[in-house]
Amino acid sequence: MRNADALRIKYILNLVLIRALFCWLVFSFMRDTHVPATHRKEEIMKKALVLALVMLFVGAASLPAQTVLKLAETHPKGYPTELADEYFAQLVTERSGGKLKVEVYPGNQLGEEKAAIEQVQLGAIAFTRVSSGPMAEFNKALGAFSLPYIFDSGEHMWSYLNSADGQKLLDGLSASRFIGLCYYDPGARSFYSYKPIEKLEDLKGLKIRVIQNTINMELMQALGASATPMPYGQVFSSLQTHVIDAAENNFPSYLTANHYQVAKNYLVDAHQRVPEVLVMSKVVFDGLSKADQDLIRQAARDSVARQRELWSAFEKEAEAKVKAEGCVVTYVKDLTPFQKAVKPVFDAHPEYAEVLKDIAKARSAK
Ligand code: GTR
Repeated sequence: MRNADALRIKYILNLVLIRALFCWLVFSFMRDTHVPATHRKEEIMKKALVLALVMLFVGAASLPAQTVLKLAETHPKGYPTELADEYFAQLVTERSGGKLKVEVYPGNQLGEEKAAIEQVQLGAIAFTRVSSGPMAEFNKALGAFSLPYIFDSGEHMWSYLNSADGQKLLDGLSASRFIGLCYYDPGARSFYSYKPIEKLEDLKGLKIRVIQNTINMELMQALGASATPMPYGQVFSSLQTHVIDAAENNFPSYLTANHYQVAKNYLVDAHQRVPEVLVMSKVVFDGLSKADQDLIRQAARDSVARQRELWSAFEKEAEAKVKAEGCVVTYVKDLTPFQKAVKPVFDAHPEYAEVLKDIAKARSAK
């Protein structure tokens, strides 16, 4: 049985016992009217003493103060990152003996990513699991992850994220009033459209939905397309009504957000691997004891392996499912024309030169 459950059962048992004792006392006061007046005062004193002891017991039996911490997640229940959030929440609740309780709110219940990030920064929401794409609007350094074709593979990306350089970027979030707890696997983002797309030229002139950040806008322009920034929750209806022609995301999002139903052409160019991050409000974090802060950090670190495992299984499953649903999936064989086309994006951002060097270094370290 979990610590938190055991505490709750103990609490309920105590309450039942206290109520029974209280009823017995009231009942015996009423029944004792036959006691001679000389003894009554003494009798009342005795019972008042028992009652005082009972009240003391009530105080001792009350639940220890519990801190409820909310976690905002854009994906629906059962999605790999959502399951990792749940696992993180479970570790925190268990390890704190129920003193800290993390409640996960999936499916945008607490708002779309940008709004959730703002709330976390203010301290109104304790945690959010988001893409580092929208986080770049709050902490410029994370914008490096939105640069195209910087990681050769998931392995290369993890080699960087697990390095001291990757950790430095996560720690740097504290300058923007966040605590970067850990990275989660984001898979690779590729394009999908309701029109057929098989090569670079097919992207020309398309209105493509992007996560709001400067680099994404520049990226679409470099590819000859036009960027339409909008929240994740609006993409499905915008594709359906042709407000946009295309979007881009990994296979799991393409499947679970139902985008595959309306944009049936998927072009695998893996232009971005934008790490997911689990972040905490610095305001909330600073209000906790050092022991609780360490416990939270450790629980987040311990949830990473679970997320990566769930992710790699679901990524393959999602790819197979959309194919089975009749989506046309084309794999880009030669990325060179894509890489050439996006050069202006790199030229416009010399501030990321250092991070790019570190990322290149991680390529040989993997
Ligand atoms: C997903 C990511 C979400 C969200 C979404 C989007 O891959 O997991 O956090 O950022 O993309 O495109 O808005």
